[in-house]
Amino acid sequence: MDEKEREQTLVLIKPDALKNSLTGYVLSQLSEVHTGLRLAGAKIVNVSHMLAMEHYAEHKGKVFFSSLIDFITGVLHYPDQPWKRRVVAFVYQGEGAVKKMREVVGPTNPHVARETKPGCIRSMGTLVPIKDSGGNVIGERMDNLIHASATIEEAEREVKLWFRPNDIPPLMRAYPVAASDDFFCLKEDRLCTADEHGGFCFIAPGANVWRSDLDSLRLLKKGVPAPCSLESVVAKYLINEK
Ligand code: 3AN
Repeated sequence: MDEKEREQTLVLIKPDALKNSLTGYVLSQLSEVHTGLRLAGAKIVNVSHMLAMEHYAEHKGKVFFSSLIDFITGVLHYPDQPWKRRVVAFVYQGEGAVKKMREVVGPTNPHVARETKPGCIRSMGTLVPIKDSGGNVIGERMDNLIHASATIEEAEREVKLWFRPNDIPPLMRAYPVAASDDFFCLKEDRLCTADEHGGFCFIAPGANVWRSDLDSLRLLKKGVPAPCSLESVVAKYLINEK
C-alpha cells in the first residue's frame, strides 16, 4: 500500500445516534461505495471517564465540557441503564481519509449543518441548552451523532488513543509499532514496571505497542515528562475492563 493510501481517521458513532437507532444508517453513509474508504478497525466501547477526558482534552475548561463528558460516556442518554452506555469506534483508511470523512459528517453545529449541507449526517443532530444549578441557560451542547478526526495530526492521536496496534490488521497499520521488553502495570494510578500483585498489567514483554506510547512509558518510568500522558496511553488498555 502506498503512503497516501495508509491515511487513517477515527470515527465515533456517539450515544445519541445509538439511542435513535441510526447506527445502520450512518454506516451505510460511510461505506466504501460513498467514501472510497476501507474499515481498518471497529469496537464497541463503554467510554470511561478517563478516555472521555483524554479524547476531549482540548475543550477542558469550556462551559460545555462537563456536559460533553456526560454525553460521550452515555450518562446523559442512559442515566439509569449503564449497560446501554456505548460508543461504536472505527478506524477508516484510504487516500484523503480525514477530509473525505469530515465531508460526509458535516459541520460541528447541527443547525449550521442543516443550513449549509442538508443531508449530511450531522444535519440530523440537535442543540441542547446547558443550565447551571439555578436553571439559567449558560451555553449549549451540540449533540451531533458522530465524531470524525479534524486533522491528520488529530487522527493519529485519536486512533492511538482508542485502538491498540493489534486491533488493526498488521498490513493496515499506519503508525510505527514496537515490541515491549518490559511489563507495564498500573497500581493505584501509579506506573509500575513489574507485574505487581493487585496491579493491572496492561503491557507484557513481547506485546505490540504504539512506538510513541512505548517511548512515553519509558520516560514516565524514569519520572521524566513525556509527550503522551500516562492516562492517554493506559485508557485504551482499560477499554471494556471491569
Ligand atoms: P468536531 O467534533 O466537529 O471536530 P470539536 O472537536 O471542536 O468539533 O468539538 C468536539 C465536540 O465538542 C463537538 N462534537 C461538540 O459536541 C462539542 N462542541 C464543540 N464546540 C462547542 C461549542 N461551542 N458549544 C457546544 N459544544 C461544542
